[in-house]
Formats: sequence, C-alpha cells, structure tokens
Amino acid sequence: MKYSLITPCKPAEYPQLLSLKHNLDRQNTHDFEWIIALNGQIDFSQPAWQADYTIQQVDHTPATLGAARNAAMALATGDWLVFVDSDDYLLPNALADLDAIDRLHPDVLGDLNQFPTYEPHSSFKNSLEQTNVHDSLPKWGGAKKREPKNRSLNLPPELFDQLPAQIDVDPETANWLSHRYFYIDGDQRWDLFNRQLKIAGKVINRRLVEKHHLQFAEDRELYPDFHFMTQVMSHTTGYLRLSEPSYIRVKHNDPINQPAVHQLTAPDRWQQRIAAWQDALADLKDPALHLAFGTYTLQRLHRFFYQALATSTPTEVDDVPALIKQLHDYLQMVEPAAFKTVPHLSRRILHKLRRRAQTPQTAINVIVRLRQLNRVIHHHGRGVTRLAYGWWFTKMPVKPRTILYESFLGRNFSDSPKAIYNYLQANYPGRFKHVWIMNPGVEETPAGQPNTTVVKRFGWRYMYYLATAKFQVINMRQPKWFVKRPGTKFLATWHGTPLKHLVFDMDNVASANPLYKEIFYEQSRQWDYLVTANQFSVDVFEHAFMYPVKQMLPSGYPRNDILSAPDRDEQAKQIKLKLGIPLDKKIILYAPTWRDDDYYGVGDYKFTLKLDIDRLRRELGDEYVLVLRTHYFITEHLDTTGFGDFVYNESSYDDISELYLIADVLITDYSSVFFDYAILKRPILYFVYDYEKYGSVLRGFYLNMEKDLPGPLLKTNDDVLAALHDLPTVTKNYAAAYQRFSERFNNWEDGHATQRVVDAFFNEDLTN
Ligand code: C2G
Repeated sequence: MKYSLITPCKPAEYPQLLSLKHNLDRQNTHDFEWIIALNGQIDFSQPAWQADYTIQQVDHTPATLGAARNAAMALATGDWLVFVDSDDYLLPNALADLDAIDRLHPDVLGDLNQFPTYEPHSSFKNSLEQTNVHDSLPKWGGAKKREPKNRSLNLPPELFDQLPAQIDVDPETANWLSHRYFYIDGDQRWDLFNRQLKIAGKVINRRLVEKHHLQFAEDRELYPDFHFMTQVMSHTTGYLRLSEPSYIRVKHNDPINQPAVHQLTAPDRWQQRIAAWQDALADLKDPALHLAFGTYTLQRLHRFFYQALATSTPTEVDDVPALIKQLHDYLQMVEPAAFKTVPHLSRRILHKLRRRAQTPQTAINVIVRLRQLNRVIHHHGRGVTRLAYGWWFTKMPVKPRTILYESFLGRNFSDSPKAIYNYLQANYPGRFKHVWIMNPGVEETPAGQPNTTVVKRFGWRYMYYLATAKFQVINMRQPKWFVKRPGTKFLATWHGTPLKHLVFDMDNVASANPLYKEIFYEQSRQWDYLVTANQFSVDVFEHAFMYPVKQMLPSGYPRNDILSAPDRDEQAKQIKLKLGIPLDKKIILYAPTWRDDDYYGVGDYKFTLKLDIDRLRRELGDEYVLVLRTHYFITEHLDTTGFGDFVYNESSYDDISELYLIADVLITDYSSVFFDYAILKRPILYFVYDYEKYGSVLRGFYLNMEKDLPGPLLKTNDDVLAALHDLPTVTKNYAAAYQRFSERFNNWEDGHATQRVVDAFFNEDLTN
C-alpha cells in the first residue's frame, strides 16, 4: 500500500465526508487506504460507501483534532501518510502526480500544494472531477509571489531514473519533472517555512513518524500540530511539492454558522497559541530550524500587535497580564537574531517584553499610539477623520432631533430614505434636522431645502453626524467601524425585494470580501428595524440575514408610494419634460442588474451591453425611446453616442422610481426593479441572455423564474423585439401570472408605506 489518507472528522461534518469520498473515487491511482477518525458510526454497507480501496473508521478520545489524527495514524499501513481534511478536495491527479516521491530518500516532506479557495460552487466542484482542471482554477497570485527567488530547480537525480507510469508525460517536454515538482533542501527550505507548517495536504513517510514517535498534541483544542510539524521538519532533509496545486483547501466564508477552527471565538487563543509555540520550540535542536520557527512566531506577533491592538476592532484577549507574562517567558526562548526580522516598532515592544515581564503595558500603549499615527499617515485624510470619529465624536452627546440619511452609498438622493425625508418635511416641518450623506459631484441633492445639511461621505462632518445623530436611515449598510451608541436608532430600509440569493443563502462570494458574511451579520445586529415590502421578504430576510422577524416592519416600501400617488400621471409628464423626452413618445426602460463575474476588481463592476440598441432603434424608433439605466455598482459609463435621440442614458439619474413612472414597458433581468415596477401593472420583459449561468453558477434565485414572473423570459434580441412588437399579446398571456404576482408581492403597497414606517420608527419622537 502506497498511501494512507488521514482524515479527522467531527460528527457534524459527516455529510462533507461523502463528498470527499466521491472525490477520492476519482483519483487516478487507487493505491491507497483511507482512515477516517470519527466518533460515530459509518454504515459501510451503504452503496455510497462502496469503494475499491480500503476505508476504515476509528474512534478517539479525547475528542480533539490531535487525538483524531493520532488514532488514524496508529492504524495506517501505507508507506506515506497523506493528511486530508474532511471538507477539502484532492484533484484527481493529486496522488498519481506524487508518484515519484518514492524515488527520493524517505525523509522528504511531501506537499500536494494547497490551493485555498472559498466554498466552491457547483460548477467548480464538477470541474474537480476532470483530469486537467488547472486551467479552470481561478488565478491565485499569492502562492507564486511568496516563492523565494533562489529556488532550486536542480532536482535530485533519483527523480529522473524512471518516469512514473500513471503520469501522462508530454515527450516534447524534456524537463517535465522540473515543471511538475518543486524541490528544495538544506537551510534554504526554511525560506518556505510558513507553507511547510500547515498539515493539510502534507505527505510524510510513515516509518519516519514511527521511528521518532511523532504525535499530535492531544490535549489542545487549538494548534495541536505545531509540535508535530516542526518535528517532522527537523527529521526531514528535503521538501518536495507538486508545482501545480492539487489540494483544494476550502476556506470558510461563513464564520457565523460554520466557523473554521481558526475562526472559533476563544479569548485565550493567543495563550493557547504561545503555549503550543513553547512546546514546539523547546524540542527543536537544529539551530537553523530553531531560528526559522522563532522568526515565524515573531512575525505572527508583529501582525498581532498591528491587527489586534492597533485597530479599532476589540481585542479577543481575556487576560492581558497573563498573556504578557507568557510572552515574556516565550521570548526568552527565541533566538536573538529572529528579532532583527521584525519591523521596527514591533521589535521594540518585543524587546521590552523579553526583558521585563511586569511593565510592558506602557510600552504596548506607546506602540499602539505610534501605530495609530502611522495609520493616519498612510491613510491620509480618511484615517484622520476616522480616528476623530472613534476618539472624539463618539464621545460627544447624541443629538436627539438629528436624522442622518444615506441612499446607495451616497451615490444619489433617492429610494426609501428620500421618501421618508420628504414625508417628514411635509408633515413634521421644523421638527428635525436632516443630514444627507452625498458623494462629491452628485448633481441632484436636497441642499438648500429647509433644515437640511448635505455632508460629504467620509468627510469631517460626516464623521461628526455619524457619531452624534440619534436617527440613521440607510438603505444599504453602515461602515464596518460604525459604533452603535446607546440611545440611537437605526432604520435599515434595504433596497429591494430579494430575488437573488443573499448573504447566508449564498454559497460563494468570490467577488466580495472573504469575511462578507461575518461583517454583514455584525452590521445587521446594529439595525433596530428593517423595512420589508412584503411577507415574502420577511421570510427570506429571516434566513438570508438571520435577522429577527420581530424587528422587521411589515410596511411596504416607502420608495414605492409615489407609484400609487393620485397625481402620478401629472408627475410623469413633468419628469418627461425635465428629461427632454418628447411627450408623444412611448418609453422602454432597460434596467439590468450587475453580474458577480463581470468586474474589474473587488466592488468595481462593469457591464457588457447585450441588448441590440441599433436594431431596437431601427424597428421601434418611430414610436419609442429607450431609457437605459445601469445598476449603481457599474462604474463605467456606457457609450451610447451614435444612437441619436433614441437613447437616454439615465444611469446617474437620482431616483429610478421616477423612471418607472414614465416607462410604458420595462426590460430587466435579475434585478429586483420589477417587483416595484409591477405596482404600475405595466408590461415587463426579462432579457436573460445568460440565464443558465446566472441562475446556477453565479447566484441562484428565491423565485421560480419560469413560473412566478409576471412576464416572459427572453434569451435573444429576436425574442425581445418580437415581444415589443406585440405587447398586447404579452399582456394577455401573462394576465393571470401578473395577478398572482401582484397578490404575492405587492399587496402591502397602497401608497401609505412611508407613513407606517415613520410612525413605527420615530414613534414618540414625533410628538415629544
Ligand atoms: N437599481 C437601479 N437601477 C438598476 C438596477 C437596480 O436603480 N439598473 C436599484 C433599484 O432600486 C433596485 C435596487 O437598485 O431595487 C437593487 O438592485 P438589484 O438589481 O435588485 O440588485 P442588488 O443591488 O444586488 O440588490 O434585496 C435586494 C436585491 O436582491 C439585492
């Protein structure tokens, strides 16, 4: 038997085991056994567990990760131990590609080469079953960049003796092995120290483990493997890694519901970590490795000082004096040379801690202040205003009559915050001071209206009002560092009935911040109320945001009151005049949403126009004009010159509700705009040219798009034009569906939502 795969598994992770099993079945070589350390029963008689390799299960006490791995290792009979965690994947060629490891001396540390990724979505999982998937892996720059410059390409000659049978070798490539493997030995290999320390994906000779009686720490909940891995490193003489990643490590992006070990809250995490370092360092005899480990730990401490102490995030340390004492003890053990590798300010604090166990609290304080200053210098103005927010403005008294409004991140004066503002101005004049957050350059703002101030997002006055206004009315999310002060009230109006899966219902958030789910969760805990447009939204928000139903206002959307206003036709006429659209022309509104995969960088999305505007103009230009409205995430300005007076690009028009009012027909795709537009009972067409991809790969929907929509799904320009040429037929065919849709989504929208929201949220503040 060549390999023993070692997989620790908590009972709750059992379902993931089956998916790993499916994945192992597809390995190009089956010369392995699989040992699962799981406290629980696996029913091996089930068809899902049939395999042409041996699978064993083993119990372990205590129920720690270290004990699990030890128990599995004790049963192993393979030449090489391969550490595979239960929620990770191996590419089909992983073990076969490793074949040549045998031809090296046994004391080599093998590495399948980790590729870290976020919970892979279904198409990615499917691609794991194909033999050559490297091309389909998203590009991961980090691993390559960390490679040391002086990497050894001189592979040991043993590797070249004979080509491994399973590997499909390209005969044209004479030096294929040096493409397939990365090998490094001598002290040089400590340049890659950090990579070698992670156990997942590592391949270790079983006899080496037995000879040196290597074991994982069993009594540690966290960090059971420092000692084990450093011992493995000290007994091996070379490091062999597959050049291409073959071990797919799934990073968890839902720290709230499925935290990874490192995401578990443990206020004594640092104590535990340092204790594990102490154990590891105490047993390291090799001076170069000793120095490498010391250096690694000091770098971690540097990051700790920087991240945990110098940011506004509260530190997760319960017993600071004990930690300081422990650090003092630990730092005595570290090679003095390691200190030289740490940046200046952290080095000072580390030296202080090393010398004295009693007084370093002041040293820490000094460093924290210096670091904050450093941040200010690096972040320019924004850093200063944010510091003023945290240190100064949040200590000032709360202003009991001030309301701060923000719509779409300050990009426009619109949406439910605008409706609430207008309502308060009309019905409670002079009662409140209104502060609107607006980005510079926005044309339409409420500046100049009574009792109204407009402040620049992230500017000084913004920080001041963010800290002191009693009321916040915001349609997206507040900043991460926002402090919810006692006595203040936060109204989240949100900005659409959910169609696409949101937050906790999303599998993969590739284009967003990895901590998106956690950040969203923390932010939404600061909301006192969440406005909802229909019962459907209430149900979805409960799981998608994990938000309590009792804090949701079942009101309808304030932004939609205008669509039921008695004078809406007159308003529509005024809007047309304002936009310069001839009154005798009918209007098609095209309002698509954004695409998760169509972006320049994080949060910077583009849009590729697939609607054939030229054809629309040729065939419909006499009767219609087209109003084009891209989503607020789209940063580029689509060029529509050349279409004469047929196209009105209103992408930066402040309020889309006003565009609904003038539109005779709406073309959209997966945007929530149609929920609102449907209040007008006018025809809706869905131009969904990327329907399969969007629904299954990028997002997934809450609605059954084929059954629930009040209009047709159209995949080509031909379909769109045919529908536009015969709208009465569309209306007739979708009359029943439209009726059902309106009852389900719009029966709260009676034109009085704003009043309900204002009464519920401001309550006694309206009269006291
Ligand atoms: N919007 C707009 N113009 C567009 C698209 C959207 O002005 N071309 C505005 C509308 O007010 C819409 C809101 O932005 O209701 C949200 O847009 P969506 O396309 O639905 O997408 P998203 O911003 O991802 O919102 O729960 C709400 C949505 O599911 C998420």
